[in-house]
Amino acid sequence: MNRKSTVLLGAFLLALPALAGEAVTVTQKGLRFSESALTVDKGQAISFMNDDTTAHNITVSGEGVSINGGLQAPGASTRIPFSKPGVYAVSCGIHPKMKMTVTVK
Ligand SMILES: [Cu+2]
Repeated sequence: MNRKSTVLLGAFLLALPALAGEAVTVTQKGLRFSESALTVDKGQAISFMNDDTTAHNITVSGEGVSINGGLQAPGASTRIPFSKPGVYAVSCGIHPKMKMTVTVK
C-alpha cells in the first residue's frame, strides 16, 4: 500500500477487490475530458491520459474519498481505481473548468 505512485490512493487500494475489471481510458484534450459522465464497475480503474500540451492534475472527490493524482505531464497517464460504489466528481486541480462525473456501481 505504499507503492510510490499510489501513496495518495492508499485508502482506496486498501478496499480494492482482488479482481478488478479492465481499466477504462479517459483522455484529456483541449482542456476537456473525453467523457462528461462515465459509469464503471466497482473495482474498475480509469486511466486518465493527458493528450494536451499542458500539465493536468486529476482530482477525485465523493463518498468520503478525496484523491489528488498529482501533477500530470503532457503524454502521461494516471490510473485511478474506483473501489467504492457511488458518485464521484472528477476535476483538474489546475483547470477547475474541467469536470466529469464517475458513477461506480
Ligand atoms: Cu488541467
